[in-house]
Amino acid sequence: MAHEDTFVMVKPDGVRRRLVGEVLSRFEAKGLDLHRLEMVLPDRATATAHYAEHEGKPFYDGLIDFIASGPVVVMHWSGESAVTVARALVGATDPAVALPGTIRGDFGLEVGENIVHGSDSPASAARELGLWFG
Ligand code: DAT
Ligand code: MG
Repeated sequence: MAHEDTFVMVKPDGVRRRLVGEVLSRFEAKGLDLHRLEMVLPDRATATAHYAEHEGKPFYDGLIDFIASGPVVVMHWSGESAVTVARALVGATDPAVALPGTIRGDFGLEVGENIVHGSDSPASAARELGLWFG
């Protein structure tokens, strides 16, 4: 167990659906510490860098279009095992199978619009925090 930093983003669908407060409350209630929060309209360069690991996959172009389709809310959280804890709060990638009690499980149904992103490792968190917060 270790103190970690992680990157979380409310995606354009989550902002459009007014779920920013809901996402924030869940992370705060869990006990993680919020360090930075900003609403930004992602440019395509940032969106493609963020999802570089998925380049070439069938859903990649649609994913970039989606992330650049409207404002997102980017956040820096920290705490004990923050990367794992954030992923647990977010839930499985496909909201149709994400467990109830998770954000995706409670509010989503389609993998292409799954409301929120959470870094998948401390290394990804460091890369994504640098990318979005400079
Ligand atoms: P996660 O966001 O849970 O880390 P991921 O890194 O595997 O999931 O994929 C990144 C995003 O790409 C995911 O949040 C939604 C989209 N995505 C993944 N698999 C997909 C698929 N089969 N069809 C459409 N979109 C997909
Ligand atoms: Mg991922």
